[in-house]
Amino acid sequence: MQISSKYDLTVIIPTYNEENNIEEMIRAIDSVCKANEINEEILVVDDNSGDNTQQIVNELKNSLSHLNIMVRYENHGLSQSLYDGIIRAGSDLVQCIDCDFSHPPDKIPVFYDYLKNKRYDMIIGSRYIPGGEVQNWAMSRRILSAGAALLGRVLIPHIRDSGSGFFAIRREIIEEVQLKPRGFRMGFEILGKGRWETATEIPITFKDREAGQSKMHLGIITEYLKQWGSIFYYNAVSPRSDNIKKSWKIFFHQVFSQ
Ligand SMILES: Nc1nc2c(ncn2[C@@H]2O[C@H](COP(=O)(O)OP(=O)(O)OP(=O)(O)O)[C@@H](O)[C@H]2O)c(=O)[nH]1
Ligand SMILES: [Mg+2]
Repeated sequence: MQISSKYDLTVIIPTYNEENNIEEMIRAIDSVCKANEINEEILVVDDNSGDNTQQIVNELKNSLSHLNIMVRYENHGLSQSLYDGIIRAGSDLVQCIDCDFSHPPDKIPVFYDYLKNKRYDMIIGSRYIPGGEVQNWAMSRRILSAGAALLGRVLIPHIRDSGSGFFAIRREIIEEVQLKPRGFRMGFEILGKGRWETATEIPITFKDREAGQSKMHLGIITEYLKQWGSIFYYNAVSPRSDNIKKSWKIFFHQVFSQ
């Protein structure tokens, strides 16, 4: 389904208590889009933060007419927030980015070029391909992230950083798909079940957050394992998708055509 839109791109920022980052992030996205002639909507999806996140966004809305906020009161969670934002987005091309500057906003035009001109269905900002890197992360966090990425590659081998929250999609690839948004890895859910034909990675430099508090907790690991099982089931046991097969084909092609 193609909906004509007044925006070129919707940039979704999921937030929970991000009063220390939200204004700077909105301004950074707006300025990079302006500089690259991308007519963007910025959609903040806030899980009813107890701090001043909503007030700051509402204040900024007075001067930025393309800024919107969606406040969620139920079913809290990062993946669910991204899903609700994607459905509500004013454009069929959607970019997701964390609020804490772990993801560099100045890469947005590269994602947009891959969606619009190179016609990719999904683009993942990757820490684990040549040119990508992680800065200032504790060793324990690096090991957890690398382990999770490796596990992800058992199902989707041609993508090295399936857990990245910095990704862009054509919205049509999740229409009529039974996604189960849970945990922190919405991109992995889309890679595992979405109707993409072309999914690729671009390198990013990922930085640990400098302001505000992390919402990462150990329950996220259990959520990930459940999600992994659900993607396996969706592809192999009760098949409604052939993404695992598709990704392995692309992977073998990449390895043996070199
Ligand atoms: N709407 C919504 N946003 C969330 C929720 N949890 C986290 N976020 C946002 O999602 C993004 C990523 O969350 P982070 O807390 O940075 O998680 P992380 O990147 O794994 O961990 P750190 O960088 O160590 O803090 C940030 O923009 C958060 O504000 C949630 O339950 N609902
Ligand atoms: Mg973060």
